[in-house]
Amino acid sequence: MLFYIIVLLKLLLVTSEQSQDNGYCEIDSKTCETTSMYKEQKYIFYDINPPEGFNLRRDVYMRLAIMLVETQKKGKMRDWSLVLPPWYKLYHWRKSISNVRPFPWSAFFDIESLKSYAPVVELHEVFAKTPAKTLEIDALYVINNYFTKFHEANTFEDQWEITDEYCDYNYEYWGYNNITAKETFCLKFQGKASTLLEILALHPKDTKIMFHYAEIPIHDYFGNKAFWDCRKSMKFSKKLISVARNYIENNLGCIANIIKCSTYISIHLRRRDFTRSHRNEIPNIPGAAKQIHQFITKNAPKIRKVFIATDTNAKEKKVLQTHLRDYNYETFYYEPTESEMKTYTEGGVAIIDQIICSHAAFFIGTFESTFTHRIEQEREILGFKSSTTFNRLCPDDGPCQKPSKWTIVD
Ligand SMILES: Nc1nc2c(ncn2[C@@H]2O[C@H](COP(=O)(O)OP(=O)(O)OP(=O)(O)O)[C@@H](O)[C@H]2O)c(=O)[nH]1
Ligand SMILES: *[C@@H]1O[C@H](CO)[C@@H](O)[C@H](O)[C@H]1NC(C)=O
Repeated sequence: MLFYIIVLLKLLLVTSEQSQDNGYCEIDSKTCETTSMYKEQKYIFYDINPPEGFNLRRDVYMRLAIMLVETQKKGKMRDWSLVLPPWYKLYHWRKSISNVRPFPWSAFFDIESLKSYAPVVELHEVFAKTPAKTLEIDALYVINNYFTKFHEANTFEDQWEITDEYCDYNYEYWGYNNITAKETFCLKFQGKASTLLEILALHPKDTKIMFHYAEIPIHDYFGNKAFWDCRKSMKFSKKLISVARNYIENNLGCIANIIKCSTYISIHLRRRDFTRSHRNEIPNIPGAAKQIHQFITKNAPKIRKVFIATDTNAKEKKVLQTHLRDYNYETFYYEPTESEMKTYTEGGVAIIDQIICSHAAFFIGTFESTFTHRIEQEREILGFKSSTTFNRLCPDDGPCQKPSKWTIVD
């Protein structure tokens, strides 16, 4: 009997400790008397330079999420959450309705999974807890680079200063007109994301702080365990995963949720702006077909199915398909119907492309494309051999540098 009472007492103690963490106290609990019962929730908001693409934005999220998680591990900033900035007016999403209204992260990601790693909230969750008609941010920091200093000095030293120079925020707030900022500061900044903690400490009473141009702070450490823990939590939404898995099963002959498919190889062929900005790093269409053929002949001669993710137009797709047919391959593109495009938006369709590429026996990407790098990371997480992943299309002539290889740290 006594044994059971002790067990019961222990259980009670554990639960009261846990409930204190959750921000409430049980009536009889003695453990939480000294802590304030209703700690105000504090929020970090951020926005990014408008032309930055979806996949770079995912990396910026990681820098801030890791910064907050690592700080909270040290027992600090326990009452802060990171607000997921809605997706709005993305430069690459020209056709999409996502340029008309903001999209929550749940349209693309598994929020439960994100939350299992970091204290993140969607903006609509913050709205729901805002009694006022307007959401007022206490301090908005518009970050600017130290261009000259950075190039003069070869060393990368963390530094920042609040300046009275002119600095700009377009005040769009992800498409919402009921958000304002009490005060705006221009912040010259160079350094790691964790250096932002010094800024957060400037006004200890503030509960809502925002950073614009949040792509300027860099990763504290790129590619360490914390990096990969965060990256692993960035699972895509279950809906998008299931669309991609169905496509793989119905078209690419890889049955029922096999993670590593052996029936097709995948390519990411980045075109559009890359045909100008990365002209010397990418092949033309016949050149791409030839390289794909050479790669398969060498590495997977039995495979006849080629899945291609690309941002190019229908005409180039057709030409590529014809060239690959001449080499005896069957080419696949994920072509959304109009209603699928409407439901998933260009962002979701791009993710479906990425998921399909992730499960292929081999992957060949485009040099220095962030879109390609995200597929490479996904394949590292899925456990593919690195040699099946870190392959690139070369330019038709001239040197072809080896692709950078960031392998997983568990
Ligand atoms: N559906 C689809 N869309 C693509 C593909 N490649 C590029 N895109 C689109 O073009 C955008 C390209 O940009 P991102 O890779 O996100 O942008 P970024 O971070 O600037 O990266 P890079 O420009 O690729 O280095 C993607 O977000 C997609 O909307 C593709 O293979 N399939
Ligand atoms: C701001 O406007 C959006 C869209 O109309 C709405 O969903 C949200 O609740 C509003 N926020 C506040 C604080 O009222």
